[in-house]
Amino acid sequence: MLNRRHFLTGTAAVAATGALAACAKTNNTTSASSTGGAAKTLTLGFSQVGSESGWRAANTQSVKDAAAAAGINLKFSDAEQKQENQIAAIRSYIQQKVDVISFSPVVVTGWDTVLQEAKAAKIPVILTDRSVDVSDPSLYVTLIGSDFEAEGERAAHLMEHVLQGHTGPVNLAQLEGTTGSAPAIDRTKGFAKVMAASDPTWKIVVTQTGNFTRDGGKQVMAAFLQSHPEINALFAQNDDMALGAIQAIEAAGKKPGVDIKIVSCDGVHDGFVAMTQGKINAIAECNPLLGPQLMDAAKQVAAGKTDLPKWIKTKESDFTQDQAAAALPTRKY
Ligand code: GYE
Repeated sequence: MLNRRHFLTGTAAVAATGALAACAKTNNTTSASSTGGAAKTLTLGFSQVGSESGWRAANTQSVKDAAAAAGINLKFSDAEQKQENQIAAIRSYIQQKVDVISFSPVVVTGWDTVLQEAKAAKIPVILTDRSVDVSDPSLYVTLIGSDFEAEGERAAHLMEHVLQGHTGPVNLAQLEGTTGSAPAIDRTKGFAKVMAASDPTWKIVVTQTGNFTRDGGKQVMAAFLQSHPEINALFAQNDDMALGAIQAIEAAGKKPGVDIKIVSCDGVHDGFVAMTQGKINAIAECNPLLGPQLMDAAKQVAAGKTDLPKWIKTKESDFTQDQAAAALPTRKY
């Protein structure tokens, strides 16, 4: 059942720097240097989703480190997973007349008005990590981030791999990410698509959001195990929810990774440790180290470049338990 084409070697887990970095090298004059003046420090206003997960912590660190390395003045705010906080942060960046605005949108809808305000103020907007649904695509320059639908599909193929040789029913549970967010919508879609074409006796018996947090994963999994004791497989849409679910599974007297097979997305350090312990069976990686690409893009748009690719996709790999121990020391997040 496993489609081997979906497996990458699992060694190179680095963010794509290719096309954009190459672009940056051939086009590295800033507006200040091209007019012969003293180089003006670029100010970037960045509105982060929150601090819900290990992925997010690594993403925040990457943005801060890359800004410092690029000599960019970073204004950073944490929206605590609330869209109204992000809208307020973006409005404040517009008021402060920053050179470029970037944000990782909590949810996909509801951005038209504030993005029109940024456009009217002639401040370019770069999306990182998550996409938005807007009627006018010119409201942002580019999205730097992963293909979440492909991640959902990869996770489903990993589940097929993990369940190879399994006899009897497969009763899957799914822990979804934040409701209305791009990764939750698209990972759900990708996973369901592959499952629909998979073994007809495999069923998703229960699915609910755990809000991408460890605590959410623990609470929701505990409730799942009460209402559906027949669950023997879990797709957690991030490692943190899987780690919370592992606690709930152990508290219910079952063995995670054995009685209940677990596949998750991200590939953060703690997720890898759980794989080496046999508690997570496989991970579809999602790379959070987007900072360097964001700084390259910010410099280019500030220098007046308008034709960046509309979507700069992150490269990532799949990992199974047998690869985890060898890969763990080389993981960067
Ligand atoms: O998978 C999850 C985080 O948007 C890709 O958000 C990101 C997701 C990531 O909270 O851990």
